[in-house]
Amino acid sequence: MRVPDANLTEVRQRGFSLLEGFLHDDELRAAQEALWLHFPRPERYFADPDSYAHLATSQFAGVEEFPYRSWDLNHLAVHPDLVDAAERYLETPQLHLYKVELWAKYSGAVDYDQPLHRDYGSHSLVVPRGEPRYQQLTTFVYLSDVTAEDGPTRIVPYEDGKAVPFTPLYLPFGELAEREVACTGPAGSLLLYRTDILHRGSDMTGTQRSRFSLLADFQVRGTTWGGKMSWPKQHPDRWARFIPQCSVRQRDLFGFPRPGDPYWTDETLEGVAARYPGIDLEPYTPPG
Ligand SMILES: O=C(O)CCC(=O)C(=O)O
Repeated sequence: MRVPDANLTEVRQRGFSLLEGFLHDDELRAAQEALWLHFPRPERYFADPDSYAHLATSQFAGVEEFPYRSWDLNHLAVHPDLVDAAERYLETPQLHLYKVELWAKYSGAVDYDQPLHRDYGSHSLVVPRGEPRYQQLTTFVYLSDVTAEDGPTRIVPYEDGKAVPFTPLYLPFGELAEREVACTGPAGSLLLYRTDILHRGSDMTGTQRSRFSLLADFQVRGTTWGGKMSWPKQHPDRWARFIPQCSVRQRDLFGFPRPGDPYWTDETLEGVAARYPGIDLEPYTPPG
């Protein structure tokens, strides 16, 4: 679904917005099925949590970094409606998709409660600045229903948190608790929020509950002080499948050399074709 202007206005004014029905039913179902290529189905997990002890080692043990084993998950990070929303919010098509994570949480695995914090602390070397060029837009695509019992993200609206200094990064547990809004919503929802907004992960309070989400974060290309991961770092085999599936626009989000970039020569075209079987390099081929 195209993200309505009203949601982007809400992000500008309130710091966050939740849009239900962002994913079509078929996209959601396909992405949910692909989750089991990475994580245990809830019924398997809860039948024998001890077999998945690695998921109990930290709050972040259920985080898988991009890319994934299926286009049904990968395409969510470069979803045209998500990219369109980021372009409109950041007021430029010059985007850098700087983080993608897939996060599974299972009740009882670990305490998922966090103190209030702002994400710039792990997404930027400096502090937030309000103009669009300096903003970072973080997003959660809900792949399971998030009720009050499923550890919803809890957010302090901008007006209620703006007087809190950027440093220190973490607030004592319980501070501003009465201002927190629990971002509950059905599977397929999109949560958007800014990296200068106080928020926190909360514990899963229901029994045998699980929460799955895909997180994709955008900033303006060239803001070199921001970021969270280096794309070439891991999974060359997954990139080999993913890159040919992308459009030129989608590759551009990762900083892939653009058509017309002097990087493209006969030699590099040949090498990139060998690295990414099936890729259409016609758009990158210099004329003549
Ligand atoms: O998982 C969540 O709901 C929020 C997590 C979070 O804020 C964080 O890890 O920085």
